[in-house]
Amino acid sequence: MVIGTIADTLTRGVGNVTDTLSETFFEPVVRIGVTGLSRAGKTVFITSLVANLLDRGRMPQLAAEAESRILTAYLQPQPDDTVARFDYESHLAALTAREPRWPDSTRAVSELRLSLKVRPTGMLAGLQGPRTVHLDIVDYPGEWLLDLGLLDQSFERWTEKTLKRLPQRPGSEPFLALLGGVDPNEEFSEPKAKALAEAFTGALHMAREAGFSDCTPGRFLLPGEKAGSPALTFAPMPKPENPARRGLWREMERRFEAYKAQIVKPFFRDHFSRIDRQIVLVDALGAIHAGPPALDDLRRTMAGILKAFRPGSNAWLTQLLRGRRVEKILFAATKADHLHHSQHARLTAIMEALTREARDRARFAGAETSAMSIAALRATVEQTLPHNGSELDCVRGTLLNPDGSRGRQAAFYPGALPEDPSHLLTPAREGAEGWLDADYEIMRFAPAPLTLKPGEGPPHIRLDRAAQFLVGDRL
Ligand SMILES: Nc1nc2c(ncn2[C@@H]2O[C@H](COP(=O)(O)OP(=O)(O)OP(=O)(O)O)[C@@H](O)[C@H]2O)c(=O)[nH]1
Ligand SMILES: [Mg+2]
Repeated sequence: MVIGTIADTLTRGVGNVTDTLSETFFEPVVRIGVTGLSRAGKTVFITSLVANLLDRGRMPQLAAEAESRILTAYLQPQPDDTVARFDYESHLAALTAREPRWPDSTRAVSELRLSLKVRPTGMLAGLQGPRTVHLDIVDYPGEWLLDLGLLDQSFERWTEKTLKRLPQRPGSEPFLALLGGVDPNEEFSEPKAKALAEAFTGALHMAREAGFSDCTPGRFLLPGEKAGSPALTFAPMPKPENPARRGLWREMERRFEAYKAQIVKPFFRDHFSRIDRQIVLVDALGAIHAGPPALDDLRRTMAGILKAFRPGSNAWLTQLLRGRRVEKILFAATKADHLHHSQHARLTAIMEALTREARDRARFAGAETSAMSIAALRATVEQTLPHNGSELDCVRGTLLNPDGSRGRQAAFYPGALPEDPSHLLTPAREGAEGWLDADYEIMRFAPAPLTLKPGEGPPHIRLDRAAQFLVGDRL
């Protein structure tokens, strides 16, 4: 088994230099992928998870902690020389400042290694000394998983699909007008390609702002250090009857292929293929608030994202993974502190329904899946207020002004989620424009100032259960 792992690593050509023999043999490494669409809550999740694993006072549902088997936890230099380190200290400093702030948006893959010294359980407890288990936590944008769907599409087919979708979304007019004015066979020029790519990227950003989830190609929204390179400077364009050799269309097609070969494939090969456990964070409340079209788009996008976890859905990926697979996948609805706990089960049911199809398939393929509602960092407290002769279960926190400054304290009722998720998902699927019998509000709360006792991490909701699902069996 161990030999197999080593051979695998070699053939996959990963520059994983410090994955040394001694580690492979004696100190197990669990690679945990943390993904989600932009603003889903990845950075806050990792920061709070790490803080709560270093100071475990609020982690009673993590079995190894409850059994007092975790002796120490410490951060180590992360093992991949070419991947940015997850900037834990800066993000934590933002969240725990005297006037706490949410961390800045992040744009690329990053990674952190947390090592735990654990006493073994059961029969081995008396025979063996403590073991070290390394948790390599990898943060990457969910948008990049969606790009898997591009691999088996030609430029022509992708253009067709994209141009069909664009007019149904706000903000695509400038791009469509620009595209209408170009002749696909005119001689290629960089300024023209750049203008088209910029207008197309603008349309993707507007769609994202309006709550749409599937805004591929993923790197257009999150270009990272590749911004401005030819592989990121193209746009959909209908195929002319006889594509000219030096024409605009031909070069756009070539760049689309370069995007697949040099941007999409390396991500799957170098990062995705090595993940053991995965958490997919979903801002389901945000999509519900944005309305039925956004919720249905989220459902379809989840199916797209989860294709990456379905062996067999893509021939190239199947060959790359060669039987290796993600062992556990957790789907977590984030920001559950926007709801009173009496509504958490309903949010979880919506999360389950949203990922239903994909979860069934993943389970079939041998991965264990679960759905949960969590808040990585609790920004509210619960409060029950009298209202029209009855009682209303609210949450209370400091509102965040649109300019990012801290507003006033307010109690807030987000609306009652239905017990049956289909009451939301069905109208969304059928193209409803607004919610019929309910109004869902979401406020943005500022993080609350923290006074932590020694040994306590930041307050959260079910972060310990999430950790138990993801790695409990390896500790
Ligand atoms: N109330 C509350 N809000 C949260 C929580 N987690 C995230 N948020 C909100 O969601 C926003 C995005 O969180 P991030 O962790 O930065 O999300 P991300 O997925 O890393 O976003 P990108 O880096 O832009 O892709 C934050 O600025 C907060 O406003 C939470 O546990 N509770
Ligand atoms: Mg982030």
